[in-house]
Amino acid sequence: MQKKALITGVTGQDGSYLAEFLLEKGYEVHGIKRRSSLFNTGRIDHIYQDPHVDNRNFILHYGDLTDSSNLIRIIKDVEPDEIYNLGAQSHVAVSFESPEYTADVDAMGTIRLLEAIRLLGLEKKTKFYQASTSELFGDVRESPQKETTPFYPRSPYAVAKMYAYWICVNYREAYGIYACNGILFNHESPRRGETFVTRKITRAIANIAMGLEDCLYLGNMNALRDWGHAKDYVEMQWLMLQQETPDDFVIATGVQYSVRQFVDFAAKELGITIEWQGKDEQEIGIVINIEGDKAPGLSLGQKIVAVDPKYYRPTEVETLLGDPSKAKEKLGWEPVITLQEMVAEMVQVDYREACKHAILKEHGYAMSVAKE
Ligand code: NDP
Ligand code: GDR
Repeated sequence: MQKKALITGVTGQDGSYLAEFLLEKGYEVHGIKRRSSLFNTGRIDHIYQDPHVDNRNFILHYGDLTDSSNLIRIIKDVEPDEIYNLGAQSHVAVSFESPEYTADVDAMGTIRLLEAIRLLGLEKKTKFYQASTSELFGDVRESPQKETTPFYPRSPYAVAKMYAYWICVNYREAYGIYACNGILFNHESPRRGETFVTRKITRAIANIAMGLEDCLYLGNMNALRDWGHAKDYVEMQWLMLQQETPDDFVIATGVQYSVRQFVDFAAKELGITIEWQGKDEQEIGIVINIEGDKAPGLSLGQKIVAVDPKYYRPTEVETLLGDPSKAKEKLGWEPVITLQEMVAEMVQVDYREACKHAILKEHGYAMSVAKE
Protein backbone atom coordinates (compact mmCIF):
# COMPACT_ATOMS: atom_id res chain seq x y z
CA MET A 1 0.00 0.00 0.00
CA GLN A 2 1.29 3.44 -0.93
CA LYS A 3 1.80 5.51 2.23
CA LYS A 4 0.29 8.98 2.56
CA ALA A 5 2.05 11.85 4.28
CA LEU A 6 0.69 15.29 5.14
CA ILE A 7 3.20 18.12 5.56
CA THR A 8 2.32 21.45 7.17
CA GLY A 9 4.81 24.13 6.10
CA VAL A 10 5.43 22.38 2.78
CA THR A 11 6.35 25.71 1.14
CA GLY A 12 9.16 26.29 3.68
CA GLN A 13 12.80 25.21 3.60
CA ASP A 14 12.36 21.87 5.37
CA GLY A 15 8.93 21.18 3.85
CA SER A 16 10.37 21.37 0.34
CA TYR A 17 13.26 18.98 1.08
CA LEU A 18 10.98 16.60 2.97
CA ALA A 19 8.41 16.54 0.14
CA GLU A 20 11.18 15.65 -2.33
CA PHE A 21 12.49 12.96 0.01
CA LEU A 22 9.08 11.33 0.57
CA LEU A 23 8.19 11.43 -3.13
CA GLU A 24 11.44 9.58 -3.86
CA LYS A 25 10.40 6.99 -1.24
CA GLY A 26 7.14 6.44 -3.15
CA TYR A 27 4.77 8.29 -0.82
CA GLU A 28 1.64 10.15 -1.85
CA VAL A 29 2.53 13.55 -0.42
CA HIS A 30 -0.04 16.14 0.64
CA GLY A 31 1.02 19.62 1.65
CA ILE A 32 -0.75 22.52 3.31
CA LYS A 33 -0.01 25.91 1.79
CA ARG A 34 -1.27 29.27 2.95
CA ARG A 35 -3.25 31.66 0.86
CA SER A 36 -0.89 34.47 -0.17
CA SER A 37 -1.29 37.53 -2.40
CA LEU A 38 1.74 36.33 -4.39
CA PHE A 39 2.77 32.78 -5.30
CA ASN A 40 4.55 31.27 -2.30
CA THR A 41 5.49 27.95 -3.89
CA GLY A 42 8.95 28.88 -5.20
CA ARG A 43 10.68 26.12 -3.20
CA ILE A 44 8.36 23.39 -4.49
CA ASP A 45 7.69 24.49 -8.05
CA HIS A 46 10.10 21.85 -9.37
CA ILE A 47 7.97 19.05 -7.90
CA TYR A 48 4.58 20.68 -8.52
CA GLN A 49 2.05 18.49 -10.33
CA ASP A 50 -0.77 20.02 -12.33
CA PRO A 51 -4.17 19.33 -10.70
CA HIS A 52 -5.56 18.38 -14.13
CA VAL A 53 -3.35 15.31 -14.56
CA ASP A 54 -4.37 11.89 -13.24
CA ASN A 55 -2.52 9.85 -10.63
CA ARG A 56 -0.87 12.76 -8.91
CA ASN A 57 1.25 11.96 -5.90
CA PHE A 58 1.97 15.54 -4.81
CA ILE A 59 -1.20 17.37 -3.82
CA LEU A 60 -1.49 20.82 -2.25
CA HIS A 61 -4.35 22.00 -0.02
CA TYR A 62 -5.07 25.53 1.10
CA GLY A 63 -4.96 25.74 4.88
CA ASP A 64 -3.70 27.48 7.94
CA LEU A 65 -2.56 26.28 11.35
CA THR A 66 -4.79 28.89 12.97
CA ASP A 67 -7.95 27.30 11.50
CA SER A 68 -8.95 24.03 13.14
CA SER A 69 -12.02 23.34 10.98
CA ASN A 70 -9.83 23.51 7.92
CA LEU A 71 -7.19 21.21 9.47
CA ILE A 72 -9.86 18.69 10.50
CA ARG A 73 -11.33 18.67 6.98
CA ILE A 74 -7.95 18.13 5.31
CA ILE A 75 -6.94 15.34 7.70
CA LYS A 76 -10.38 13.70 7.29
CA ASP A 77 -10.05 13.79 3.48
CA VAL A 78 -6.44 12.60 3.35
CA GLU A 79 -6.32 10.13 6.28
CA PRO A 80 -2.53 10.38 6.35
CA ASP A 81 -0.27 7.65 7.72
CA GLU A 82 2.18 10.34 8.78
CA ILE A 83 1.80 14.03 9.61
CA TYR A 84 4.90 16.22 9.66
CA ASN A 85 4.13 19.48 11.50
CA LEU A 86 6.74 21.81 10.05
CA GLY A 87 4.51 24.87 9.67
CA ALA A 88 5.40 27.72 12.00
CA GLN A 89 6.12 31.40 12.42
CA SER A 90 9.73 30.29 12.61
CA HIS A 91 11.67 33.55 13.01
CA VAL A 92 12.87 34.11 16.57
CA ALA A 93 13.32 37.89 16.25
CA VAL A 94 9.89 38.29 14.61
CA SER A 95 8.31 36.39 17.51
CA PHE A 96 9.14 39.36 19.77
CA GLU A 97 7.16 41.58 17.36
CA SER A 98 4.23 39.15 16.92
CA PRO A 99 4.18 37.05 20.10
CA GLU A 100 0.46 36.26 20.13
CA TYR A 101 0.35 35.18 16.49
CA THR A 102 3.48 33.07 17.05
CA ALA A 103 1.78 31.30 19.96
CA ASP A 104 -1.37 30.77 17.90
CA VAL A 105 0.49 29.12 15.03
CA ASP A 106 3.37 27.35 16.80
CA ALA A 107 1.69 26.25 20.03
CA MET A 108 -2.04 26.16 19.30
CA GLY A 109 -1.47 24.93 15.75
CA THR A 110 0.13 21.80 17.18
CA ILE A 111 -2.75 21.00 19.54
CA ARG A 112 -5.21 21.64 16.70
CA LEU A 113 -3.52 18.92 14.65
CA LEU A 114 -3.29 16.47 17.54
CA GLU A 115 -6.94 17.07 18.43
CA ALA A 116 -7.92 16.51 14.81
CA ILE A 117 -6.19 13.11 14.93
CA ARG A 118 -8.12 12.28 18.10
CA LEU A 119 -11.50 13.60 16.95
CA LEU A 120 -11.23 11.62 13.72
CA GLY A 121 -10.29 8.42 15.58
CA LEU A 122 -6.91 8.22 13.83
CA GLU A 123 -4.84 7.67 17.02
CA LYS A 124 -3.72 4.21 15.91
CA LYS A 125 -3.23 5.08 12.24
CA THR A 126 -1.58 8.49 12.01
CA LYS A 127 1.98 9.06 13.23
CA PHE A 128 2.93 12.61 14.15
CA TYR A 129 6.24 14.45 13.83
CA GLN A 130 6.67 17.76 15.68
CA ALA A 131 9.35 20.22 14.54
CA SER A 132 10.85 21.01 17.92
CA THR A 133 13.93 23.14 18.28
CA SER A 134 17.23 23.73 20.04
CA GLU A 135 15.76 27.13 20.99
CA LEU A 136 14.05 25.19 23.82
CA PHE A 137 17.47 25.03 25.55
CA GLY A 138 17.81 28.83 25.29
CA ASP A 139 19.87 29.97 28.24
CA VAL A 140 21.72 26.67 28.25
CA ARG A 141 21.97 24.69 31.46
CA GLU A 142 24.64 22.25 30.21
CA SER A 143 26.82 21.84 27.14
CA PRO A 144 26.51 20.09 24.78
CA GLN A 145 22.73 19.85 24.94
CA LYS A 146 21.02 16.47 24.75
CA GLU A 147 17.49 15.11 25.18
CA THR A 148 17.70 15.31 29.00
CA THR A 149 19.07 18.88 29.18
CA PRO A 150 16.56 21.15 30.97
CA PHE A 151 14.73 23.71 28.83
CA TYR A 152 15.03 27.48 29.37
CA PRO A 153 13.30 29.20 26.42
CA ARG A 154 14.35 32.79 25.67
CA SER A 155 11.78 34.07 23.15
CA PRO A 156 8.04 33.98 22.48
CA TYR A 157 8.91 31.55 19.66
CA ALA A 158 10.75 29.19 22.00
CA VAL A 159 8.02 29.37 24.65
CA ALA A 160 5.38 28.52 22.03
CA LYS A 161 7.53 25.63 20.79
CA MET A 162 7.87 24.43 24.38
CA TYR A 163 4.09 24.09 24.63
CA ALA A 164 4.10 22.18 21.36
CA TYR A 165 6.87 19.89 22.63
CA TRP A 166 5.02 18.97 25.80
CA ILE A 167 1.58 18.61 24.22
CA CYS A 168 3.12 16.15 21.82
CA VAL A 169 4.58 14.15 24.73
CA ASN A 170 1.26 14.39 26.57
CA TYR A 171 -0.84 13.09 23.65
CA ARG A 172 1.63 10.23 23.23
CA GLU A 173 1.22 9.26 26.88
CA ALA A 174 -2.50 10.06 27.23
CA TYR A 175 -3.88 8.64 23.97
CA GLY A 176 -1.14 6.36 22.67
CA ILE A 177 -0.58 8.51 19.57
CA TYR A 178 2.73 7.76 17.85
CA ALA A 179 4.08 11.32 18.33
CA CYS A 180 7.76 12.35 18.23
CA ASN A 181 9.71 15.52 18.80
CA GLY A 182 12.73 16.17 16.63
CA ILE A 183 14.79 18.68 18.62
CA LEU A 184 16.62 20.10 15.66
CA PHE A 185 19.54 22.47 15.88
CA ASN A 186 19.89 25.17 13.20
CA HIS A 187 19.91 23.83 9.68
CA GLU A 188 20.41 25.81 6.54
CA SER A 189 20.59 25.51 2.75
CA PRO A 190 20.27 27.64 -0.37
CA ARG A 191 16.51 27.45 0.31
CA ARG A 192 16.86 29.09 3.75
CA GLY A 193 14.68 32.17 4.25
CA GLU A 194 16.63 35.33 3.38
CA THR A 195 16.32 36.91 6.86
CA PHE A 196 17.91 34.07 8.83
CA VAL A 197 21.52 34.92 9.54
CA THR A 198 23.33 32.38 7.31
CA ARG A 199 21.34 33.18 4.17
CA LYS A 200 21.43 36.89 4.95
CA ILE A 201 25.24 36.58 5.03
CA THR A 202 25.71 34.48 1.87
CA ARG A 203 23.31 36.64 -0.11
CA ALA A 204 24.86 39.92 1.06
CA ILE A 205 28.46 38.75 0.46
CA ALA A 206 27.51 37.72 -3.09
CA ASN A 207 25.75 41.05 -3.73
CA ILE A 208 28.65 43.05 -2.25
CA ALA A 209 31.17 41.13 -4.38
CA MET A 210 29.20 42.14 -7.48
CA GLY A 211 28.81 45.76 -6.37
CA LEU A 212 25.05 45.49 -5.75
CA GLU A 213 25.30 46.29 -2.02
CA ASP A 214 27.92 48.10 0.06
CA CYS A 215 27.71 46.73 3.55
CA LEU A 216 26.15 43.88 5.51
CA TYR A 217 24.55 44.95 8.81
CA LEU A 218 24.31 42.29 11.50
CA GLY A 219 23.35 42.00 15.17
CA ASN A 220 25.17 39.78 17.67
CA MET A 221 28.16 38.31 15.80
CA ASN A 222 29.39 36.44 18.88
CA ALA A 223 26.39 34.08 18.84
CA LEU A 224 27.50 30.47 18.50
CA ARG A 225 25.40 27.97 16.57
CA ASP A 226 25.56 24.29 15.59
CA TRP A 227 24.70 24.54 11.88
CA GLY A 228 23.76 21.51 9.76
CA HIS A 229 22.27 21.07 6.28
CA ALA A 230 18.46 20.87 5.94
CA LYS A 231 18.70 18.08 3.39
CA ASP A 232 20.46 15.84 5.92
CA TYR A 233 17.99 16.70 8.65
CA VAL A 234 14.74 15.85 6.83
CA GLU A 235 15.86 12.23 6.45
CA MET A 236 15.94 12.04 10.23
CA GLN A 237 12.40 13.43 10.46
CA TRP A 238 11.21 10.46 8.42
CA LEU A 239 13.40 7.96 10.31
CA MET A 240 11.86 9.02 13.62
CA LEU A 241 8.45 7.88 12.38
CA GLN A 242 9.74 4.48 11.21
CA GLN A 243 10.72 3.14 14.67
CA GLU A 244 8.94 0.53 16.85
CA THR A 245 8.11 3.11 19.51
CA PRO A 246 7.87 6.90 19.39
CA ASP A 247 10.65 8.90 21.03
CA ASP A 248 12.28 12.35 21.02
CA PHE A 249 15.70 13.03 19.49
CA VAL A 250 18.30 15.78 19.35
CA ILE A 251 19.56 16.32 15.81
CA ALA A 252 22.77 18.30 15.48
CA THR A 253 26.31 18.13 14.10
CA GLY A 254 28.15 18.49 17.43
CA VAL A 255 30.28 21.38 16.12
CA GLN A 256 29.66 25.10 16.65
CA TYR A 257 30.88 28.31 15.02
CA SER A 258 30.19 32.00 15.61
CA VAL A 259 28.21 34.24 13.26
CA ARG A 260 31.50 36.12 12.62
CA GLN A 261 33.20 32.87 11.55
CA PHE A 262 30.31 32.16 9.20
CA VAL A 263 30.90 35.56 7.57
CA ASP A 264 34.61 34.71 7.18
CA PHE A 265 33.82 31.33 5.57
CA ALA A 266 31.31 32.87 3.16
CA ALA A 267 33.71 35.67 2.15
CA LYS A 268 36.56 33.17 1.59
CA GLU A 269 34.37 31.35 -0.95
CA LEU A 270 34.64 34.43 -3.17
CA GLY A 271 38.35 35.01 -2.40
CA ILE A 272 37.70 37.80 0.13
CA THR A 273 39.62 38.11 3.42
CA ILE A 274 38.13 40.26 6.16
CA GLU A 275 39.92 41.90 9.09
CA TRP A 276 37.77 42.56 12.13
CA GLN A 277 38.25 45.86 13.94
CA GLY A 278 36.56 47.42 16.98
CA LYS A 279 34.27 45.80 19.49
CA ASP A 280 30.57 45.32 20.18
CA GLU A 281 28.44 47.97 18.45
CA GLN A 282 31.56 49.55 16.89
CA GLU A 283 32.81 46.33 15.30
CA ILE A 284 33.40 46.42 11.55
CA GLY A 285 34.78 44.05 8.91
CA ILE A 286 37.29 45.53 6.42
CA VAL A 287 38.47 43.86 3.20
CA ILE A 288 42.23 43.24 3.43
CA ASN A 289 42.74 40.82 0.54
CA ILE A 290 40.94 39.84 -2.66
CA GLU A 291 42.00 36.73 -4.54
CA GLY A 292 40.74 35.74 -7.99
CA ASP A 293 38.18 37.63 -10.05
CA LYS A 294 34.92 36.87 -8.28
CA ALA A 295 34.56 40.24 -6.55
CA PRO A 296 34.78 42.90 -9.27
CA GLY A 297 32.55 45.24 -7.26
CA LEU A 298 34.85 45.33 -4.25
CA SER A 299 37.91 47.38 -3.27
CA LEU A 300 40.64 46.85 -0.69
CA GLY A 301 39.94 48.67 2.57
CA GLN A 302 36.18 48.68 1.97
CA LYS A 303 34.00 48.29 5.06
CA ILE A 304 31.68 45.43 4.20
CA VAL A 305 30.33 44.39 7.62
CA ALA A 306 29.02 46.56 10.46
CA VAL A 307 26.81 46.11 13.50
CA ASP A 308 23.29 47.51 13.63
CA PRO A 309 21.93 47.10 17.17
CA LYS A 310 18.39 46.90 15.79
CA TYR A 311 19.19 43.24 15.06
CA TYR A 312 19.93 42.56 18.75
CA ARG A 313 17.18 40.56 20.45
CA PRO A 314 15.58 41.50 23.79
CA THR A 315 16.83 38.16 25.13
CA GLU A 316 19.51 36.33 23.15
CA VAL A 317 20.49 32.69 22.90
CA GLU A 318 24.27 33.05 23.00
CA THR A 319 25.39 29.49 22.42
CA LEU A 320 23.94 26.22 21.16
CA LEU A 321 25.80 22.96 20.66
CA GLY A 322 24.02 19.64 20.25
CA ASP A 323 24.93 16.10 21.25
CA PRO A 324 23.30 13.84 18.65
CA SER A 325 24.57 10.56 20.20
CA LYS A 326 21.07 9.13 20.77
CA ALA A 327 20.03 9.70 17.13
CA LYS A 328 23.31 8.16 15.94
CA GLU A 329 22.84 5.10 18.12
CA LYS A 330 19.08 4.49 17.77
CA LEU A 331 18.32 5.87 14.31
CA GLY A 332 21.68 5.09 12.77
CA TRP A 333 21.69 8.71 11.62
CA GLU A 334 24.71 10.88 10.90
CA PRO A 335 24.94 14.18 9.04
CA VAL A 336 26.76 13.89 5.70
CA ILE A 337 27.20 17.47 4.47
CA THR A 338 29.91 19.50 6.24
CA LEU A 339 29.54 23.17 7.14
CA GLN A 340 32.22 24.08 4.58
CA GLU A 341 30.33 22.24 1.82
CA MET A 342 27.10 23.91 2.85
CA VAL A 343 28.60 27.41 2.90
CA ALA A 344 30.12 26.78 -0.55
CA GLU A 345 26.74 25.64 -1.92
CA MET A 346 24.86 28.60 -0.43
CA VAL A 347 27.40 31.17 -1.62
CA GLN A 348 27.55 29.73 -5.15
CA VAL A 349 23.74 29.82 -5.51
CA ASP A 350 23.55 33.41 -4.24
CA TYR A 351 26.55 34.42 -6.35
CA ARG A 352 24.90 33.14 -9.54
CA GLU A 353 21.83 35.21 -8.68
CA ALA A 354 23.98 38.30 -7.97
CA CYS A 355 25.76 37.90 -11.34
CA LYS A 356 22.38 37.82 -13.11
CA HIS A 357 21.26 40.98 -11.31
CA ALA A 358 24.57 42.71 -12.09
CA ILE A 359 24.05 42.07 -15.81
CA LEU A 360 20.51 43.47 -15.64
CA LYS A 361 21.77 46.53 -13.81
CA GLU A 362 24.58 47.06 -16.32
CA HIS A 363 22.01 47.13 -19.12
CA GLY A 364 19.85 49.71 -17.40
CA TYR A 365 17.32 47.41 -15.77
CA ALA A 366 17.83 48.81 -12.28
CA MET A 367 16.97 46.54 -9.37
CA SER A 368 16.84 47.04 -5.65
CA VAL A 369 17.99 44.29 -3.32
CA ALA A 370 15.55 43.57 -0.49
CA LYS A 371 17.39 43.30 2.82
CA GLU A 372 14.71 42.68 5.45
P1 NDP B 1 10.35 28.14 7.20
O1 NDP B 1 10.13 29.44 7.88
O2 NDP B 1 11.22 28.07 6.01
O3 NDP B 1 8.94 27.50 6.80
C1 NDP B 1 7.82 27.63 7.63
C2 NDP B 1 6.61 27.10 6.91
O4 NDP B 1 5.46 27.28 7.74
C3 NDP B 1 6.30 27.83 5.58
O5 NDP B 1 5.80 26.89 4.66
C4 NDP B 1 5.21 28.79 6.00
O6 NDP B 1 4.38 29.18 4.93
C5 NDP B 1 4.45 27.91 6.98
N1 NDP B 1 3.57 28.66 7.86
C6 NDP B 1 3.82 29.80 8.55
N2 NDP B 1 2.74 30.20 9.22
C7 NDP B 1 1.75 29.31 8.93
C8 NDP B 1 0.40 29.20 9.29
N3 NDP B 1 -0.20 30.12 10.06
N4 NDP B 1 -0.31 28.15 8.82
C9 NDP B 1 0.26 27.23 8.01
N5 NDP B 1 1.55 27.29 7.62
C10 NDP B 1 2.29 28.32 8.07
O7 NDP B 1 10.90 27.15 8.34
P2 NDP B 1 11.89 25.89 8.21
O8 NDP B 1 11.51 25.09 7.03
O9 NDP B 1 13.28 26.37 8.39
O10 NDP B 1 11.54 25.10 9.55
C11 NDP B 1 10.51 24.10 9.56
C12 NDP B 1 10.05 23.88 10.99
O11 NDP B 1 11.14 23.46 11.80
C13 NDP B 1 9.49 25.13 11.68
O12 NDP B 1 8.45 24.69 12.53
C14 NDP B 1 10.64 25.65 12.51
O13 NDP B 1 10.16 26.37 13.62
C15 NDP B 1 11.30 24.34 12.90
N6 NDP B 1 12.73 24.41 13.15
C16 NDP B 1 13.57 24.90 12.18
C17 NDP B 1 14.93 24.87 12.36
C18 NDP B 1 15.86 25.41 11.34
O14 NDP B 1 17.04 25.66 11.68
N7 NDP B 1 15.46 25.59 10.07
C19 NDP B 1 15.52 24.28 13.59
C20 NDP B 1 14.54 23.76 14.51
C21 NDP B 1 13.21 23.81 14.29
P3 NDP B 1 4.79 30.38 3.93
O15 NDP B 1 5.79 29.78 2.96
O16 NDP B 1 3.50 30.76 3.30
O17 NDP B 1 5.41 31.46 4.76
P1 GDR C 1 17.89 31.36 15.18
O1 GDR C 1 18.41 31.70 13.71
O2 GDR C 1 17.41 32.53 15.91
O3 GDR C 1 18.97 30.53 15.82
O4 GDR C 1 16.61 30.46 14.85
P2 GDR C 1 18.89 33.07 13.06
O5 GDR C 1 19.64 32.67 11.84
O6 GDR C 1 17.80 34.05 12.92
O7 GDR C 1 19.92 33.64 14.16
C1 GDR C 1 21.08 32.93 14.57
C2 GDR C 1 21.93 33.82 15.45
O8 GDR C 1 22.48 34.88 14.66
C3 GDR C 1 22.34 36.10 15.37
N1 GDR C 1 22.32 37.23 14.43
C4 GDR C 1 21.38 37.48 13.52
N2 GDR C 1 20.26 36.81 13.18
C5 GDR C 1 19.50 37.31 12.17
N3 GDR C 1 18.40 36.63 11.79
N4 GDR C 1 19.82 38.47 11.53
C6 GDR C 1 20.93 39.20 11.85
O9 GDR C 1 21.20 40.23 11.27
C7 GDR C 1 21.76 38.67 12.88
N5 GDR C 1 22.93 39.07 13.44
C8 GDR C 1 23.27 38.19 14.37
C9 GDR C 1 21.03 35.94 16.13
O10 GDR C 1 20.95 36.90 17.18
C10 GDR C 1 21.16 34.49 16.59
O11 GDR C 1 21.92 34.42 17.76
C11 GDR C 1 16.62 29.48 13.83
C12 GDR C 1 15.19 29.37 13.27
O12 GDR C 1 15.24 28.54 12.13
C13 GDR C 1 14.27 28.75 14.29
O13 GDR C 1 13.01 28.47 13.69
C14 GDR C 1 14.88 27.45 14.81
O14 GDR C 1 14.06 26.89 15.79
C15 GDR C 1 16.28 27.70 15.35
O15 GDR C 1 17.08 28.25 14.32
C16 GDR C 1 16.96 26.42 15.82
